Amino acid sequence: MTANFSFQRLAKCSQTHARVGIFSTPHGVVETPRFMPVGTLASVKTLTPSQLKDTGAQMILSNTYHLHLQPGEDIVAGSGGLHKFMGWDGPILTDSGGFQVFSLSKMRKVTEEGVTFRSPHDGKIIELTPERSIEIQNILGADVIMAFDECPSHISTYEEVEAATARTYRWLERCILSHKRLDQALFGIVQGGIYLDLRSQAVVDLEKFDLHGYAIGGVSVGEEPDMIRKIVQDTAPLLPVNKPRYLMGVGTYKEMIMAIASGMDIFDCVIPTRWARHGTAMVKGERWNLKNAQFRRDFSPIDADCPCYTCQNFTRAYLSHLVRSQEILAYTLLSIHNITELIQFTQKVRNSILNDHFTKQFAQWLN
Ligand code: PRF
Ligand code: ZN
Repeated sequence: MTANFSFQRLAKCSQTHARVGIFSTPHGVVETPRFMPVGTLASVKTLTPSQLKDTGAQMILSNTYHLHLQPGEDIVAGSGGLHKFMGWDGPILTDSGGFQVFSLSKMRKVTEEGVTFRSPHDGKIIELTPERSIEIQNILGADVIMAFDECPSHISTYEEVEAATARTYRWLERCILSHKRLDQALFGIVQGGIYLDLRSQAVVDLEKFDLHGYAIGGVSVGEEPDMIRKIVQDTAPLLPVNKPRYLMGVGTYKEMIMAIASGMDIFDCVIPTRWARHGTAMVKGERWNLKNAQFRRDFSPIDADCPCYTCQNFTRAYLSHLVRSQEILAYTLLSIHNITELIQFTQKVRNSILNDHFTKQFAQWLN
């Protein structure tokens, strides 16, 4: 533990596990609960850092797997680290790469040592191990780095998940030994699939180390929504109360509310930017396809209550026109709106917990 990081719990809901906190990092604070936009390749697609800042983004997520393949961590280091390379001076978190290998590369082999796979760029064999992942993340220089974990598929047997969870623990020990930078916080990841006994054992094991934060991984990987809910509801309350808690790869309204009620603090998801590139606006939990004829002559903003640059300056008719014409500006304006929408949502939830109105104000989402 170092003085570069702290997590303060400012308030707790009287009826659920929901909490409000401030996570301080070397590049600024993260007011939790909060949604984190995804900048996989050192760019939150179609947005400049100043546009991103205006959405209310605090911490953003980037990826070891992608940056290692392209442009390579040496080039990021050459420009002075990830913050300087991408012109983002706020907090950054990098994911460790293992999960991306599992979900993105076809030829892969997992052993106790690590994961080997073929680069989708040039077919070269690449090996990622706990040591390599941490070394690359040390070089990239994000504020928060993630342990290298094995995320079993949701159709794995109990024995397979048990083995992956035990291996994730052994890999965590190796991650801790190779982590060299005190100005970076290492978060551990709870695996265990749909098996709650494996999850609770994983929490007990992880707590043997005084890590800066704890993540729940291996959810929303294909299992039913009810199962996601059950895993998070049963696992989150077991995590240390005085550390930030991150639910990896989950960021829809309903899932975030449920997870916040269970005591989770940070979330990430590609949907606001991915849907923007499909011409979809997110409005109070709904999806609107701006290509629809109903928007062609609709001269109101996407959401009159939204403070974002897009809603303050443009109409649905204009956005519908841009989407139909495949103008690149459409994707920027919709990304600005969608990210603002999710961050505003977590901000409203945060205020409601501070006032202890959470269960009343968000009742419609809580069941
Ligand atoms: N592990 C890591 N990154 C992740 C996940 C995981 O289990 C998930 C699962 N939702 C998303 N991103 N390292
Ligand atoms: Zn908006």
